Amino acid sequence: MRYPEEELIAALQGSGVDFTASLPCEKIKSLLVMVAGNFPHVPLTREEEGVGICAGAALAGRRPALFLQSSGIGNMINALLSLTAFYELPLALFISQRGIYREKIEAQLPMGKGLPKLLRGAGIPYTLIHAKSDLSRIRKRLDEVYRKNRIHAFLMSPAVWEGSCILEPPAALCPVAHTSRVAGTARSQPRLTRFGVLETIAPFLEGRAVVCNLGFPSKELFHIRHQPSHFYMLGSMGMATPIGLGISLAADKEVVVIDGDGSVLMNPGTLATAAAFGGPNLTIVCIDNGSYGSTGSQPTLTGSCVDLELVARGFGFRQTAKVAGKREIREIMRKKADRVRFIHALALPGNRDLPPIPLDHIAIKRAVLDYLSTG
Ligand SMILES: Cc1ncc(C[n+]2csc(CCOP(=O)(O)OP(=O)(O)O)c2C)c(N)n1
Repeated sequence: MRYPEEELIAALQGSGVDFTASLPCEKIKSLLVMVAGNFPHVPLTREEEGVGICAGAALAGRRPALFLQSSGIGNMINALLSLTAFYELPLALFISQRGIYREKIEAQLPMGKGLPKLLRGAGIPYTLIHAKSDLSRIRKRLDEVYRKNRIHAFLMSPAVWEGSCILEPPAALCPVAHTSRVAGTARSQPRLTRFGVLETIAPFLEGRAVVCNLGFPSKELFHIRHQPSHFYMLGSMGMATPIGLGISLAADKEVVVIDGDGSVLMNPGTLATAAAFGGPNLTIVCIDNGSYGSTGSQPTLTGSCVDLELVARGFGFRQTAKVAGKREIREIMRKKADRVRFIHALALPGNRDLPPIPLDHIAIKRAVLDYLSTG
């Protein structure tokens, strides 16, 4: 008996797929390892760029397939319609449909459950793959994608992968510290995981509004130290810095954003806005563990070629720092800032296994609203 992943790979091979791209979802982490091992594969920073990359590959005669989570459709619908559909280019979308089967993250429900309606509204045909037995329906549709130059979405329930093989993604590399090398200051390599960085930062969050990145960062921060002034993101990847910027502009409060490398790479333009409009009451701490930690620690490009401190400087931040050890982190958090700051905290990959935050989204919102409305 074949694993479901093997069956899907065989369908892709049978239809002549020869170009793939992906942005991870935890539910398909083993599938993504197999996709990368069997086809030319581009790991993405944002789902939308995958639409462009696959369009380019299709123009060069390839048969592209894109792998993503249902939330990612929200990031790419314009490109899908005004590029792929408009120019009649082929694209197979393999979507990990969240919110429909044993979902633990409520924020996955709006995009996950609403996905079929959204696709219908956009005129994108789809096939539900809700059980392993549905995998046999893929091949025929996939052949049509490339024969008729169409988009087709395969909505894959997490139920499909039950009892599947467990494959680990390649180990993430530690984030690169170009700035330190350029400046000739032999800064240390990461020594703490995200949990260790958060433990070190936590005392400095007292009395501040905090916006914390989705997934493990929020769970870890909640368990290290909870305050009602913490806005824990449960979804909306890439929005930590914009939310924090909005609070800092609208409330007379000190604001700390805890962002991540994968999330900053998904929405880097916001650094320009934050650098231009953020004030001294805003500090962005980007915990760079060189990976999409919350979805299986797939490597991001900060482990090979991107230095996020340099990126922030390029976008206009004048006060930046790169920190790795506890002492450096404490020193920088203690310092009073006179303008908006970007702190690049290098970390080792890895998560602390913790239960979900026992607060629902409305309770989180109310507590933050209350905090921000007091003088
Ligand atoms: C638009 C979108 N695409 C993909 C995901 C799945 N996802 C959730 S968290 C995450 C990784 C975030 O990585 P990073 O910001 O580096 O934080 P880390 O978990 O490593 O601390 C991903 C890919 C998502 N929630 N939304």
